[in-house]
Amino acid sequence: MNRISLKEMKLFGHTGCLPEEKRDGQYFYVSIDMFFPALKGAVTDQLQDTVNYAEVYDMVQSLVEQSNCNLIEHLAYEIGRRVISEYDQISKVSVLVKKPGAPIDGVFEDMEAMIEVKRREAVISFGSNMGDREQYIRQAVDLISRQDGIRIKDISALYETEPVGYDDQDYFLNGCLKIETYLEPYELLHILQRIELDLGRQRTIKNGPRTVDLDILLMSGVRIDTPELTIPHPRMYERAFVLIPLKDLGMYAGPVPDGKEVLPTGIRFEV
Ligand code: PH2
Ligand code: MG
Ligand code: MG
Repeated sequence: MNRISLKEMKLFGHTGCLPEEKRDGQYFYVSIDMFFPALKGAVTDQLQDTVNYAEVYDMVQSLVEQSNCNLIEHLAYEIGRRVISEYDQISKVSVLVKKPGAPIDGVFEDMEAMIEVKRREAVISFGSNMGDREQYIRQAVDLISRQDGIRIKDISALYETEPVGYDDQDYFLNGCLKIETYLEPYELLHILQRIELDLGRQRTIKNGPRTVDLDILLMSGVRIDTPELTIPHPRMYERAFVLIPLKDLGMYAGPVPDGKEVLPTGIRFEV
């Protein structure tokens, strides 16, 4: 892929776990590789159509100089996040931070950490069956769209759906959202949980009524199976209220289980 790199920038900073590292500082060598699916500047020969490496240098320099974190991997991560957030054209950035003066009693060339930050597509399902359902969903979508590191790409229509799992509750409004994000899966999860709480979500009955539920269904290239988070969503293929909106997004073409009602409402938000 197209790449622009800055290699072995020698920068002074205070990153380190030991108090004397934070106090005295030391030199770091930082390299970054920025990847571009299409780099307009290569064709037009215009600086405004590319990423100006002089600008990136200044950005990295001030991050290294100002950061007071413990770990070189965290420093690399901060740099990667900052760079990708500044430039839409970048699909992936990898950052290498070397610390040749690491306080270790032994012989070595460098201690180093390499961190990659990349944009991925993800799909979030949303549902509500309490209060003004449409308004809760509208607010959730709006809050998601305002998050740093998340861009909304597409949204399905809204469907009126019969409850699944726990029957003694009202019908849901359900749909799905396609986003692009450079956030890590757990960060995305925590942001969605924060939004659920901000919109009055209370966790009482499992699968029970909720103001708003936001679940990560899919994330490109991601498979996770932990008690806190499973991607792809473990029950998505059993749920018509998920699969039908996914079809709207062109992200599913397989069979849909029947049994529970999923009715079109004709409502679709602008994104
Ligand atoms: N969510 C559940 C359980 N059951 N049923 C419908 N129709 N819609 C939902 O969003 C839903 C459900 C757990 O998240
Ligand atoms: Mg759910
Ligand atoms: Mg949930």
